[in-house]
Amino acid sequence: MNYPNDHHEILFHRHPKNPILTAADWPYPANSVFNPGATLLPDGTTLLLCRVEDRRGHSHLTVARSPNGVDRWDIDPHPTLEPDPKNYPEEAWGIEDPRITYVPELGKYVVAYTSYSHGGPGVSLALTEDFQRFERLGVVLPPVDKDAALLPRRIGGRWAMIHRTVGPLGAHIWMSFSPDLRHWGGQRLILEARRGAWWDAEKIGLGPPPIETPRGWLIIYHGVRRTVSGGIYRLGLALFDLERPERCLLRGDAWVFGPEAPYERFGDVNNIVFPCGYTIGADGQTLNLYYGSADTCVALATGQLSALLDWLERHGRPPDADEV
Ligand code: BMA
Repeated sequence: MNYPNDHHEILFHRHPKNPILTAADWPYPANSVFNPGATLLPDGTTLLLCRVEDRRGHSHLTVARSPNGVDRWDIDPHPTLEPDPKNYPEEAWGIEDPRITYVPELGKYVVAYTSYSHGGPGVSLALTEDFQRFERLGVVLPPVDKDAALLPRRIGGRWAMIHRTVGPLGAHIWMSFSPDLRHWGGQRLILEARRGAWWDAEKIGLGPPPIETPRGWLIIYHGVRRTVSGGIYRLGLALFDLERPERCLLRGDAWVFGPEAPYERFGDVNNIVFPCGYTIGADGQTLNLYYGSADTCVALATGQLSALLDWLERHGRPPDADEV
């Protein structure tokens, strides 16, 4: 029997300069800066597409670039991608939580983000080559849906996207498929929130885009446990089949990263770690995980891909319908 205490290995290390970006760094007034998408540009620059919340409570997205992914951030002087409710009414209350996927077949980045409509949050897509001009595809999954990221290549001829749908029986992770990025179908429920006392009992959602490894798609997901003093957002690991990405091979029981540092414990929303992006170091092993802390600022934690996969192989197991 594996007791959760056996799982207590430190898989992620917080950067000593955390939080690495805050509203005080911003070139224009902002309430909070958090939940950034991330990508490594061909010249080695780290690009974060940050969610910036203004004092109305509405969010937009702004690019910050750094040569080392830690400091010396060059932040766009104005919002990079703003809600456009005139043409896209689903963006009425802002756009949030971008996940960036570089798609070699298109030579473009696909940004999946939450569009906050009067009907609730949905999933929208936008394409870009340079993070200056964006081609919006509009809302592709209606409310209540969010926490979406595209897989970087077609599988069996179809694009695949992971997302989190809220239904009458809970907030679980789904996968949808598309021939053209515009029309989505073939939905499959791929990972369920657990129930009762579990750390991921209330709801779960994808963190950053899935990470392709020789052993499968590695998924970092957030799980929420509701308590009398609010929810606690922590991170768990799961592995999915490379060629049948709707098939979960392994899921860990214990969470692997949770709010501990003061900037994760206290902020606009206490007890939140919420990653939407990562970069991989030049060694092909180091995972730089960028996350929003307490819905207030941006932090960085690093881990080793092989350590995450080894942990899952030792402590994960195929999901069992009776266990959730
Ligand atoms: C989720 C999203 C995130 C946020 C988190 C914690 O539902 O809205 O943007 O960071 O809640 O408040």
